[in-house]
Amino acid sequence: MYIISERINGLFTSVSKSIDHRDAKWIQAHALRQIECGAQALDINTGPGREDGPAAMEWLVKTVQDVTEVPLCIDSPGIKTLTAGIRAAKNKVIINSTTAEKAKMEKLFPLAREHGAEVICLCMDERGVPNSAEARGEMAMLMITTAMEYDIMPDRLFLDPLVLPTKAAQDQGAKVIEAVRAFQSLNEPPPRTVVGLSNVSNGAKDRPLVNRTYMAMLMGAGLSAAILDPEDQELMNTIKAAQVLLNQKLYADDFLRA
Ligand code: THG
Repeated sequence: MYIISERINGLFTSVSKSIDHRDAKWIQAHALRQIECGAQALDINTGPGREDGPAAMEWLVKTVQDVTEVPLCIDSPGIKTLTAGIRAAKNKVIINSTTAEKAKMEKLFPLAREHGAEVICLCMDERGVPNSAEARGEMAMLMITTAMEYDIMPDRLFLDPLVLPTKAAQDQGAKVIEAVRAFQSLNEPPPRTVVGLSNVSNGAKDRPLVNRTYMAMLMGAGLSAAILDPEDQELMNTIKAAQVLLNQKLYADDFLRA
Protein backbone atom coordinates (compact mmCIF):
# COMPACT_ATOMS: atom_id res chain seq x y z
CA MET A 1 0.00 0.00 0.00
CA TYR A 2 1.42 3.30 -1.10
CA ILE A 3 0.58 5.89 1.57
CA ILE A 4 0.14 9.54 0.61
CA SER A 5 -0.51 11.94 3.50
CA GLU A 6 -3.61 14.11 3.09
CA ARG A 7 -2.53 16.54 5.80
CA ILE A 8 -0.56 19.17 3.86
CA ASN A 9 -3.85 20.67 2.76
CA GLY A 10 -5.26 24.19 3.20
CA LEU A 11 -8.61 22.57 4.09
CA PHE A 12 -7.09 22.27 7.55
CA THR A 13 -7.16 25.65 9.31
CA SER A 14 -3.71 25.17 10.84
CA VAL A 15 -2.19 24.56 7.41
CA SER A 16 -4.09 27.41 5.79
CA LYS A 17 -2.86 29.84 8.49
CA SER A 18 0.70 28.61 8.12
CA ILE A 19 0.53 29.24 4.37
CA ASP A 20 -0.86 32.75 4.99
CA HIS A 21 1.98 33.55 7.41
CA ARG A 22 4.56 31.72 5.29
CA ASP A 23 5.44 29.77 8.43
CA ALA A 24 8.01 27.43 6.89
CA LYS A 25 9.09 25.92 10.23
CA TRP A 26 5.55 24.76 11.06
CA ILE A 27 4.91 23.29 7.59
CA GLN A 28 8.28 21.51 7.59
CA ALA A 29 7.73 19.96 11.04
CA HIS A 30 4.20 18.94 9.96
CA ALA A 31 5.55 17.34 6.77
CA LEU A 32 8.25 15.42 8.63
CA ARG A 33 5.68 14.17 11.13
CA GLN A 34 3.62 12.68 8.27
CA ILE A 35 6.68 10.76 7.08
CA GLU A 36 7.52 9.54 10.60
CA CYS A 37 3.96 8.20 10.80
CA GLY A 38 4.41 6.20 7.59
CA ALA A 39 3.64 8.53 4.67
CA GLN A 40 5.65 7.60 1.57
CA ALA A 41 4.46 10.68 -0.36
CA LEU A 42 2.79 13.98 0.55
CA ASP A 43 -0.35 15.41 -1.03
CA ILE A 44 0.28 19.15 -1.41
CA ASN A 45 -2.89 21.24 -1.62
CA THR A 46 -3.17 24.95 -0.85
CA GLY A 47 -6.90 24.62 -0.13
CA PRO A 48 -10.01 26.14 -1.67
CA GLY A 49 -10.83 29.79 -2.28
CA ARG A 50 -7.34 31.22 -2.55
CA GLU A 51 -6.59 34.08 -4.89
CA ASP A 52 -2.85 33.50 -4.53
CA GLY A 53 -3.13 29.80 -5.48
CA PRO A 54 -0.09 29.54 -7.79
CA ALA A 55 2.20 31.61 -5.50
CA ALA A 56 1.04 29.72 -2.40
CA MET A 57 1.60 26.37 -4.16
CA GLU A 58 5.09 27.35 -5.29
CA TRP A 59 5.99 28.35 -1.72
CA LEU A 60 4.46 25.20 -0.24
CA VAL A 61 6.32 22.87 -2.63
CA LYS A 62 9.66 24.62 -2.06
CA THR A 63 9.16 24.69 1.70
CA VAL A 64 8.38 20.98 1.91
CA GLN A 65 11.16 19.81 -0.40
CA ASP A 66 13.72 21.76 1.65
CA VAL A 67 13.32 19.06 4.31
CA THR A 68 12.38 15.88 2.43
CA GLU A 69 12.94 14.03 -0.82
CA VAL A 70 9.68 12.05 -0.81
CA PRO A 71 7.43 12.32 -3.88
CA LEU A 72 4.97 15.22 -3.89
CA CYS A 73 1.42 14.68 -5.03
CA ILE A 74 0.56 18.13 -6.31
CA ASP A 75 -3.16 18.60 -5.76
CA SER A 76 -5.37 21.31 -7.22
CA PRO A 77 -8.41 21.50 -9.46
CA GLY A 78 -6.84 24.61 -11.02
CA ILE A 79 -4.39 24.16 -13.91
CA LYS A 80 -2.45 27.34 -13.02
CA THR A 81 -1.90 26.24 -9.43
CA LEU A 82 -0.97 22.71 -10.52
CA THR A 83 1.48 24.04 -13.09
CA ALA A 84 3.13 26.35 -10.54
CA GLY A 85 3.60 23.40 -8.17
CA ILE A 86 4.98 21.07 -10.85
CA ARG A 87 7.45 23.69 -12.10
CA ALA A 88 8.69 24.37 -8.56
CA ALA A 89 9.19 20.68 -7.78
CA LYS A 90 12.53 18.92 -7.84
CA ASN A 91 11.21 15.90 -5.93
CA LYS A 92 9.36 13.23 -7.89
CA VAL A 93 5.90 14.50 -8.84
CA ILE A 94 2.48 12.88 -8.96
CA ILE A 95 0.04 15.25 -10.66
CA ASN A 96 -3.26 15.24 -8.74
CA SER A 97 -5.14 15.24 -10.97
CA THR A 98 -6.46 15.14 -14.47
CA THR A 99 -10.09 14.35 -15.08
CA ALA A 100 -11.61 12.91 -18.26
CA GLU A 101 -12.24 16.44 -19.54
CA LYS A 102 -10.51 16.85 -22.90
CA ALA A 103 -9.15 20.34 -22.16
CA LYS A 104 -7.59 19.15 -18.91
CA MET A 105 -5.96 16.06 -20.41
CA GLU A 106 -4.58 18.15 -23.30
CA LYS A 107 -2.83 20.44 -20.79
CA LEU A 108 -1.77 17.97 -18.11
CA PHE A 109 -0.50 14.96 -20.08
CA PRO A 110 2.10 17.06 -21.97
CA LEU A 111 3.12 18.66 -18.67
CA ALA A 112 3.47 15.20 -17.11
CA ARG A 113 5.62 14.02 -20.01
CA GLU A 114 7.81 17.11 -19.83
CA HIS A 115 8.42 16.63 -16.09
CA GLY A 116 8.53 12.83 -16.03
CA ALA A 117 5.63 12.97 -13.58
CA GLU A 118 3.06 10.34 -12.71
CA VAL A 119 -0.62 11.27 -13.01
CA ILE A 120 -3.74 10.55 -10.98
CA CYS A 121 -6.73 10.10 -13.30
CA LEU A 122 -9.88 11.15 -11.47
CA CYS A 123 -13.14 9.66 -12.69
CA MET A 124 -15.18 12.73 -13.46
CA ASP A 125 -15.79 14.99 -16.45
CA GLU A 126 -17.80 18.13 -17.31
CA ARG A 127 -20.99 16.17 -16.64
CA GLY A 128 -19.92 15.20 -13.14
CA VAL A 129 -19.13 11.92 -11.39
CA PRO A 130 -20.18 8.65 -13.02
CA ASN A 131 -22.83 6.80 -11.13
CA SER A 132 -21.78 3.16 -11.64
CA ALA A 133 -18.63 1.05 -11.59
CA GLU A 134 -19.05 0.43 -15.32
CA ALA A 135 -19.25 4.14 -16.17
CA ARG A 136 -16.16 4.73 -14.01
CA GLY A 137 -14.37 1.99 -15.95
CA GLU A 138 -15.23 3.62 -19.29
CA MET A 139 -13.95 6.95 -18.06
CA ALA A 140 -10.76 5.39 -16.70
CA MET A 141 -10.19 3.66 -20.06
CA LEU A 142 -10.61 6.98 -21.89
CA MET A 143 -7.92 8.53 -19.66
CA ILE A 144 -5.58 5.54 -20.18
CA THR A 145 -5.89 5.68 -23.97
CA THR A 146 -5.57 9.48 -24.08
CA ALA A 147 -2.44 9.33 -21.90
CA MET A 148 -0.91 6.82 -24.34
CA GLU A 149 -1.44 9.30 -27.19
CA TYR A 150 0.96 11.53 -25.23
CA ASP A 151 3.44 8.65 -24.72
CA ILE A 152 2.44 8.23 -21.10
CA MET A 153 2.19 4.50 -20.45
CA PRO A 154 -0.40 3.10 -18.03
CA ASP A 155 2.28 2.27 -15.45
CA ARG A 156 2.70 6.03 -14.88
CA LEU A 157 -0.97 6.44 -13.96
CA PHE A 158 -3.09 5.99 -10.84
CA LEU A 159 -6.81 5.48 -11.48
CA ASP A 160 -9.07 7.18 -8.92
CA PRO A 161 -12.75 6.09 -8.91
CA LEU A 162 -13.62 9.14 -6.73
CA VAL A 163 -14.84 8.31 -3.24
CA LEU A 164 -17.96 10.21 -2.17
CA PRO A 165 -19.31 10.90 1.33
CA THR A 166 -21.45 7.99 2.47
CA LYS A 167 -23.68 10.52 4.22
CA ALA A 168 -24.58 12.15 0.88
CA ALA A 169 -24.24 9.27 -1.63
CA GLN A 170 -24.60 6.03 0.29
CA ASP A 171 -25.13 3.87 -2.80
CA GLN A 172 -21.72 4.88 -4.20
CA GLY A 173 -19.64 3.15 -1.50
CA ALA A 174 -20.01 -0.35 -2.94
CA LYS A 175 -19.77 0.95 -6.52
CA VAL A 176 -16.37 2.50 -5.84
CA ILE A 177 -15.13 -0.82 -4.43
CA GLU A 178 -16.42 -2.59 -7.54
CA ALA A 179 -14.67 0.03 -9.72
CA VAL A 180 -11.33 -0.53 -7.95
CA ARG A 181 -11.64 -4.23 -8.75
CA ALA A 182 -12.75 -3.64 -12.35
CA PHE A 183 -9.95 -1.11 -13.09
CA GLN A 184 -7.41 -3.88 -12.64
CA SER A 185 -8.60 -5.68 -15.75
CA LEU A 186 -8.28 -2.58 -17.97
CA ASN A 187 -4.62 -3.32 -18.76
CA GLU A 188 -1.91 -5.91 -18.33
CA PRO A 189 -0.13 -5.45 -15.94
CA PRO A 190 -3.07 -4.07 -13.91
CA PRO A 191 -3.10 -0.27 -13.53
CA ARG A 192 -2.56 1.14 -10.06
CA THR A 193 -5.50 2.58 -8.15
CA VAL A 194 -5.76 5.38 -5.57
CA VAL A 195 -8.51 6.99 -3.47
CA GLY A 196 -8.96 10.05 -1.27
CA LEU A 197 -10.07 7.95 1.70
CA SER A 198 -11.41 10.63 4.07
CA ASN A 199 -13.97 11.82 1.53
CA VAL A 200 -16.05 8.80 2.57
CA SER A 201 -16.60 10.04 6.12
CA ASN A 202 -17.26 13.69 5.36
CA GLY A 203 -19.98 14.91 7.72
CA ALA A 204 -20.19 11.52 9.46
CA LYS A 205 -19.87 10.76 13.17
CA ASP A 206 -16.83 8.73 14.22
CA ARG A 207 -14.99 9.48 11.01
CA PRO A 208 -11.94 7.31 11.90
CA LEU A 209 -14.15 4.21 12.24
CA VAL A 210 -15.78 4.84 8.84
CA ASN A 211 -12.38 5.54 7.23
CA ARG A 212 -10.61 2.43 8.49
CA THR A 213 -13.53 0.14 7.73
CA TYR A 214 -13.69 1.41 4.16
CA MET A 215 -9.92 1.15 3.83
CA ALA A 216 -10.01 -2.56 4.71
CA MET A 217 -12.78 -3.14 2.15
CA LEU A 218 -10.90 -1.26 -0.60
CA MET A 219 -7.73 -3.21 0.15
CA GLY A 220 -9.70 -6.42 -0.26
CA ALA A 221 -10.61 -5.21 -3.76
CA GLY A 222 -6.93 -4.64 -4.62
CA LEU A 223 -6.38 -0.91 -3.96
CA SER A 224 -2.73 0.11 -4.47
CA ALA A 225 -2.49 3.61 -2.93
CA ALA A 226 -4.45 5.99 -0.71
CA ILE A 227 -4.42 9.64 0.29
CA LEU A 228 -5.16 9.44 4.00
CA ASP A 229 -4.21 10.61 7.50
CA PRO A 230 -1.11 8.65 8.58
CA GLU A 231 -1.37 10.21 12.05
CA ASP A 232 -4.46 8.01 12.57
CA GLN A 233 -2.70 5.12 14.31
CA GLU A 234 -5.71 2.79 14.26
CA LEU A 235 -6.06 3.31 10.51
CA MET A 236 -2.37 2.52 10.03
CA ASN A 237 -2.77 -0.63 12.16
CA THR A 238 -5.79 -1.67 10.08
CA ILE A 239 -3.66 -1.31 6.93
CA LYS A 240 -0.91 -3.48 8.42
CA ALA A 241 -3.41 -6.16 9.46
CA ALA A 242 -5.01 -6.10 6.00
CA GLN A 243 -1.58 -6.48 4.36
CA VAL A 244 -0.97 -9.59 6.44
CA LEU A 245 -4.44 -10.98 5.68
CA LEU A 246 -3.93 -10.38 1.94
CA ASN A 247 -0.52 -12.10 2.05
CA GLN A 248 1.24 -8.86 1.05
CA LYS A 249 3.33 -8.92 4.26
CA LEU A 250 4.73 -11.96 6.00
CA TYR A 251 2.74 -12.99 9.06
CA ALA A 252 4.45 -12.46 12.40
CA ASP A 253 2.84 -12.55 15.87
CA ASP A 254 4.06 -9.01 16.42
CA PHE A 255 3.19 -7.71 12.91
CA LEU A 256 2.12 -4.32 14.31
CA ARG A 257 5.67 -3.72 15.51
CA ALA A 258 7.43 -5.25 12.51
N1 THG B 1 -8.87 12.05 -4.86
C1 THG B 1 -7.71 12.66 -5.17
N2 THG B 1 -7.23 13.68 -4.46
C2 THG B 1 -7.93 14.17 -3.41
C3 THG B 1 -9.13 13.57 -3.04
C4 THG B 1 -9.61 12.49 -3.82
N3 THG B 1 -7.43 15.22 -2.71
C5 THG B 1 -8.23 15.86 -1.70
C6 THG B 1 -9.10 14.85 -0.98
N4 THG B 1 -9.80 14.04 -1.94
C7 THG B 1 -8.27 13.99 -0.06
N5 THG B 1 -7.80 14.77 1.05
C8 THG B 1 -8.63 15.14 2.11
C9 THG B 1 -8.14 16.03 3.03
C10 THG B 1 -8.92 16.42 4.10
C11 THG B 1 -10.19 15.91 4.25
C12 THG B 1 -10.68 15.00 3.34
C13 THG B 1 -9.90 14.61 2.26
C14 THG B 1 -11.05 16.34 5.37
N6 THG B 1 -10.70 17.43 6.04
C15 THG B 1 -11.48 17.96 7.13
C16 THG B 1 -12.84 18.42 6.60
O1 THG B 1 -12.93 18.97 5.50
O2 THG B 1 -13.83 18.24 7.33
C17 THG B 1 -10.78 19.14 7.73
C18 THG B 1 -11.26 19.34 9.10
C19 THG B 1 -10.23 19.94 9.99
O3 THG B 1 -9.97 21.14 9.85
O4 THG B 1 -9.67 19.20 10.81
O5 THG B 1 -12.05 15.72 5.63
O6 THG B 1 -10.68 11.90 -3.57
N7 THG B 1 -7.03 12.19 -6.21
